[in-house]
Amino acid sequence: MRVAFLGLGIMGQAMATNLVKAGHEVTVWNRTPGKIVEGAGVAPTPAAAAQGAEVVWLCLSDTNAVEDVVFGKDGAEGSLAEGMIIADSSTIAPAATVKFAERVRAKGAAWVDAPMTGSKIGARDGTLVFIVGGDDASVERLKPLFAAMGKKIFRMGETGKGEATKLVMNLQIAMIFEGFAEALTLATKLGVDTQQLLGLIDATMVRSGVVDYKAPFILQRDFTPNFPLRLMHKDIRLALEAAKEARVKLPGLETVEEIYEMATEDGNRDLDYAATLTLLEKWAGVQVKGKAA
Ligand code: NA7
Repeated sequence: MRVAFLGLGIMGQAMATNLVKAGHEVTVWNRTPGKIVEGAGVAPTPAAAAQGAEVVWLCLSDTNAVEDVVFGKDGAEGSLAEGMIIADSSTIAPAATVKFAERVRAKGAAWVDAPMTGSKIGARDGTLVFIVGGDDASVERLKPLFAAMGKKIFRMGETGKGEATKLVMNLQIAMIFEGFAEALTLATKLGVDTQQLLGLIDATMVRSGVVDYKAPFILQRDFTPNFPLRLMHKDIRLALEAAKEARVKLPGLETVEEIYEMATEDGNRDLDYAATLTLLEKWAGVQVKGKAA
């Protein structure tokens, strides 16, 4: 398929590479020039990239970035035509997604929200799980592209439901990790051996995918970003915003948000969100040797 891929960050670069490898005709654009994907064309603007494409795939930081790239100066909107699909893998506000979809519908284009989970490693290995909102026919047309970048797709309903579900998922990841980080901090302070604790977790119902994924990095004190703290913080804020609109109270998440705020003030925004652990350790006066602690 002819695909314009807009946004070559940690996730986008790897995803676009997998599209090229699967034989799709890809043209990329990135705000900061110089990022390339081997085998893909490079366009000077979003509008130029989208010209003649069947699908415009977005992988951008936040709601404002998506608005700028699609509807701003030289935005992709200028090149939309009947039958085109915008697929958005950025995690952004569900309410904004619904509004954006209405705007592009006026040009005969469809909007499929397709945020994903699987981090940098899933993007590199083509094993992402896509959480999708959109009409059946458009989602069906995107299947070869999903297959090139991921291992599973879950269609959660109409446009906007993918983003809503992604926020619900990341809410859980942030809170499961917070529980793990608090447990590790207390364990260290009480003199419990971390390796033995991890073995116990693995053998019991406390085990989780989040812990499985994060534990090896933490043992190495490796906080290089697989999923940067600043992006998890954004998702927590988006979930709180959506909860407020829906008149739902999330007291646990509100507290976790404050921890992200303080971890950001501590200079950790570009590290992995696992670096929130270092803040808990600092408060506890726990000394753990490592690169980022
Ligand atoms: P990154 O690595 O932070 O990449 C973000 C991308 O978004 C990158 O290409 C940025 O371009 C681009 N960006 C950010 N703001 C803008 C604006 N205003 N206009 C145009 N382009 C912009 O994020 P990830 O790849 O890890 O994640 C992407 C999404 O998936 C995000 O929503 C996550 O929560 C999930 P730059 O190179 O800085 O010029």
